[in-house]
This record gives sequence, C-alpha cells and structure tokens, in this order.
Amino acid sequence: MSNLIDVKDYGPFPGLPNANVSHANDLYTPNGVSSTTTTDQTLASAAKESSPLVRIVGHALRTLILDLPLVAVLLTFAATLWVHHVHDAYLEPQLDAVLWTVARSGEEITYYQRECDVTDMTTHRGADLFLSPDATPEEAYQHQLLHGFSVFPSVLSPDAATNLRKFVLSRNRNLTEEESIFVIAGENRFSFGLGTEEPSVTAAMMDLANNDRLRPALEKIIGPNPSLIEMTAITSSYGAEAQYWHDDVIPTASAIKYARSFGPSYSVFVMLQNTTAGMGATAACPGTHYCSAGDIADYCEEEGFQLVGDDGHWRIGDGLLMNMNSVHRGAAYVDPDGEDRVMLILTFAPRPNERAESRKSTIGDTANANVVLLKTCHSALLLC
Ligand SMILES: O=C(O)CCC(=O)C(=O)O
Repeated sequence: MSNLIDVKDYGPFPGLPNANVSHANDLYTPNGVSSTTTTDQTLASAAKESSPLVRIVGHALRTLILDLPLVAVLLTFAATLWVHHVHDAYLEPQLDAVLWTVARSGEEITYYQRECDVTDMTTHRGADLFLSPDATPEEAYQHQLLHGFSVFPSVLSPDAATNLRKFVLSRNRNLTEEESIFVIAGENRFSFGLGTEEPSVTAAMMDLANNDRLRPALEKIIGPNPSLIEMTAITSSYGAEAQYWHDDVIPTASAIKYARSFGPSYSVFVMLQNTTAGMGATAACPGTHYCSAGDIADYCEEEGFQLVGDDGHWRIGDGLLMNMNSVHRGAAYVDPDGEDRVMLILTFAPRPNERAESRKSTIGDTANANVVLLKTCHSALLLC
C-alpha cells in the first residue's frame, strides 16, 4: 500500500473541502509536496507590510469619501422633510389666517353695512362721556357699549403722570427717524414707542393695571388679562393743526363687520397734565363704533366735540377708554400760552387663547401697530 497518499501527511485532495484548513490556492507538486507553506508565508509577509497606520488611513479615506457624503445626503433629506412638515402643518395655516383677501371678505362677513347719520350720535356734550368717580364696572361697561368713549377719572396718580410726562418731554425733540412714529397732521406733533426699561413707564403701568374701575370694565368687554398691543406717547404743541376725523381700525377689516375674523381692540388715552380745549384735547364723535358707512366725517365735523368736562378740563391722570372703531381726532393746539399736551396711549386686544380666541388683530391706517400691518398689506396684497 506504499503508493496510497496519506491525507494526514500531504493535505486534502484537490476539490475536497477540509473543515480545518482553507487552501483554495494549494497546489500539488508532481512529487506530492504541497506549496501551502510558501503561499502562507507570502500572505504573512503582506500582512506584515500593511501596518496599522495604512489601515487607519484607509478607513479614514473611506469614511471621508464614501460614508460622510452618504450621511450628509441622508440628513439633508430628513431635514427637508421636517422643514416641509413645519411649513405645511404650522406656518402656512398661520399665514392663511393673517392674509385678508377679497374672497375672505366676501365669505366671512357677519354684519350688515350700517349707514350712519348724525342721529346715530349718542350725545353732543363732552361732560356726558366722563364717568362719575363712583361708577361701578357694570355702569362703566354699559356706558362704553353705548358711546364708544368713556373717561375714567384718576386712572393714574398725579405723581406717576408728572414723572412720565417729564420723560416723554425729554425725548420728544431728540427722536431719530426710526424712533418717530407716524402721526396724522404731524407738524408740531411727536410720537414714539415706550418701553418698560424706563421706570416712569413701569410705575404708570402698575397704576393702570391695578385701577379698580378701568381694569374690571376692560376685562368685561374683551375678556380676562387682555394683551397690550401698543404703548406709545403722543405730544402736541402749539401750532399743531386739527387732524382729520378717523377711526383707528377700518370697518372692512375689523370686528365691526367681521366679528369672527377680527378681535376687538380698545385704546386708553391718559392725559399727563391738565388739558383744555385750546391745548387740543381729543375730539369725539360718539356712537360711530357701530357705523360702517355714511357721511360720518362730514357730520362729525359739524357735531363732534372735544373731550373736556363742564369745568373746561380733561384732568391729569384721567383715562379715556375708546373703542378703536370710534371716529375721533386730535384737535388743533391753539393756545399760545399752553404747555405741551402729552398723552399716554395703551391699546388692548383679547389675549390669544388656543381653541378659544384665535381672531386676528384688526387692520387700520393710523394706530401704531396698524401702520406696520398696513405696510404688510401693501407688500402682501392684502385688502386694506
Ligand atoms: O391726539 C389725539 O388726541 C388723538 C391722536 C390720534 O387719534 C391719532 O394720532 O391717531
């Protein structure tokens, strides 16, 4: 049996797998001696040559050239999907809600076109618009619903009013173009926004927020804890001409004709010094907050009147609560001996509330906040 090949000695036969050894490259020499040893030595020396450094560099190159670009593509794709989702689910509905279009104005109207004439004026006497100091919140509320103008006595202490007035006067004639706010008939009139960094502003806010007649009446009208949407000062000085009669929000884009689309808004004008008619005390045309058409400016010109009481004054710290749909104007300043008439203006709207209050801010052409809206109107082709 000497010519039988001993597997143990010579390795597996060609083509027969051996569970213990992988020798795909094994060759059998004519004398039966395997070349495996030679091949293994070659591989071993190759392995020795590919040092750890080469392997690390290889991995790094692969990561840089192949893996990272793939991850970047994947992340970009995921980010794009997310941005689309945020846009479609949140931003677009909000933009749609803000845009006031001709189609929406046709569909969403809730109130008929109400033409007013002079008989719609609720009074012709300034004193009728001043509440008595002991008026209850319910009486103040009913008064406001009737006239659209209600003067609350002493909503600001004389000290708070005087300090705030000093601050406003110190700024008026140094305002930059950016700080100045547009005001109708602007010559000899100044207006700018107030911020809570000024102590006299915060002191005044505390007085107003804690007033036990103004606050409950306002909350009865526009709901609890209303949002403050404007805080400015307007000063008029000798030579200021009468403004044209105007409302601060327009019927075609406000609660008056679109009660479900727009929230109501109310301004509070507080006099920071005793003010007379000659100093340009605000003029009112009461009852116009229910009007959406008619020769309103004409009859207000004839029958409108300035807000001074029977003693000829609108006193320091007295605050007018005014429905912004009410027609009014800053009167001419004609008293050469009068001091500057400084007025604090706060505007309130219902606080936005999920599922309860989603109506948008009204659009107008005079109030500070609305000037911004008006500019947006032009660029977004809104109906204004
Ligand atoms: O100065 C005032 O009394 C009123 C000002 C006003 O209504 C306005 O500037 O829009």
